[in-house]
Order: sequence, then C-alpha cells, then structure tokens
Amino acid sequence: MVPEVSLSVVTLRIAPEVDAALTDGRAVVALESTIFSELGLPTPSNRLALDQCLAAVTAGGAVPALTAVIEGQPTVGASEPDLICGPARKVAARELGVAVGQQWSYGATTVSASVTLAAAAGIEVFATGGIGGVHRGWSETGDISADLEALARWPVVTVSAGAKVFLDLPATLEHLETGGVPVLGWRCDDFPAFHARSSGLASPHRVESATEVAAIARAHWELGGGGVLVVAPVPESDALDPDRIEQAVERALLESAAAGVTGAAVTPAVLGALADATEGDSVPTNLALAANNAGIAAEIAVALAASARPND
Ligand code: PSU
Ligand code: MN
Repeated sequence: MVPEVSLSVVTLRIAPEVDAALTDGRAVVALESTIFSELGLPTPSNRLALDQCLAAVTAGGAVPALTAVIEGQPTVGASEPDLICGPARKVAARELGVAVGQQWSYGATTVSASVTLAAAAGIEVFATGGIGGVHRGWSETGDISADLEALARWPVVTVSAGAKVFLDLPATLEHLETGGVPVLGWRCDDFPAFHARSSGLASPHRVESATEVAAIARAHWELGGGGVLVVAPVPESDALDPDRIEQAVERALLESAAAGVTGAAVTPAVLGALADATEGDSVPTNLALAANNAGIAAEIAVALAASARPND
C-alpha cells in the first residue's frame, strides 16, 4: 500500500485503489473489521461474511475500504483477509492511539474506531452489522458503547440493521437523539432489531432512496452535523422470529453475566452465547444483514459521489 497520509506522528495507510477513488471523487464504503475477526462471527462464517460484504460493495458500484490497525498502522483498505479473520485485539475509538503507540500486530476496529478512520481518510459512508449502544442494565454498569459517541462526532453515514438486539433499544434511540444523530429507516417505519425486522419502536424518519439519504447527509454536514445513521431491516427471508430471539437474548445475557464477563468482552461474549441459544441460527442472519447493509451503503456512496460539488 503506497499512499500515506501523515497525521503528525500517525501515518494512515490507505490502499491505492481507495486513494484513487477518493481522489477521483468516486464512491467508497468503509467496513469495520471486528465483525470479521474472531471477536465477531464464528469461523468460517466470518470469512464468508467478509467476502460477501466486499462483493456487495463492489456490486453496488463502490470501492470497499476495510479498516483495521495492522502492525501498528491504522489502515483503510486492508487486503489481508487471513489476518482480518483471525485472532485480534478489539480496537474501539479509545484504543486507536494505544494500538498505534504499542504497535499492535492486529487490532480489529469496532464501529467507533472505524468511523474515526473513515473520517480521517475522507470516506463518507460506512457499513456494519449492528451498532453498539446502551446496554440493558446500563444504569448499574454504565455500559454504553463508544459507537454512539463516535457516530455523533464524525460526519459519516453509517448503515446498520439497527442496534444489537441484546441492548436497551429505547435508551439507545434516546442517546442517538441526544447526540444529534438523524436515524433514517431504510424503506421501513420501525427501528429494526438486528436479527428481527422490527423492534416494535418507531424509527424517527423514513427514507425511500439513496438520493434522499445523500440530500439529508449533505444538508446535515453543511449545518455542522456529525454522523447520520441509516437503519435497514434484515431481508425477510433471513429474519428470525422476534419472540424466539428475545428468549435467546435473555438466556445469552444470563450466561455471560454468570461467567462474570464485563467491559469490552461483553458484546463478543453475548454474540457467542446468542449463537448457541439459537442453535447457530443467529449466524447466517448476522451475515445476511451485514451483506445487505454493505450493498445499501454502496448505493448511498454512489449517490453522495454524484451529489458532491466539483470543488469539494
Ligand atoms: N455488528 C455485528 N457484529 C459485531 C459488531 C457489530 O454484526 O461483532 C461489533 C462492532 O464492531 C461494534 C461492536 O462496534 O460490536 C460493539 O462493541 P461494544 O458493545 O463493546 O461497544
Ligand atoms: Mn461496552
């Protein structure tokens, strides 16, 4: 990877094809790496998910830019799939400096670290599975994902299937409102619940097209806003039944609490327990929603590239 953007002591490694697309004003979609690492989907579904997300972005007419910290270098457009799908240390926004300073061999970026790197590289669209948010029982544990703070801060459109189903979804929506993050339901009225198409909560706004998202994002940014969250329900054929998922979530949460899991380990542990509690059925659903989001993100990136002013 050649082009290097200097951020004082930090060098951002940008893949040549990503750099060329950005220079030409073509569509680019950033992807996170945690979901594809051993902290995210189980092997070998993680590799399948990576391949399908990359393919969905390309098929949608955009250039994928996988983010990670590799050999201590923040990377945008990683092309090392074996490394990406292997064992990793979790890098949220607060770990970016640590991973660089301590030269971590592979730091898998969460949503919060990925949107930070996307913004640093000038990428306007990012796709994930489901964002982190306010955890159930947060008033006791204080566990609120750094994703929410980063979404509010950086001017990037994030596409997700809502927030992860085991979270406190009403509180997560409230937090997004406090952060000034517009939440746009992609051709849907309800806030999706990750594996299920609806959480039963209303999405604050509904959009029908990528052009509409691009118009909203441009206006939001011109007025000094940060992130925009587009929420897309998992495709019907891959969705799980909400009651079944809720029962599995309750089991998964009890299991991880009994195991004494806290902090950054909670989300990977609960996702694993959820896969067990659904006899593995949550995994193909997670994969399908991630690929679906990547395709929608590509459409939005194409619309944003078309709406950029020539001197931007
Ligand atoms: N979406 C998925 N699987 C995942 C994640 C998202 O389908 O594993 C990851 C993302 O990287 C997200 C992180 O940022 O989980 C949230 O972790 P926490 O709750 O610790 O902030
Ligand atoms: Mn947390």
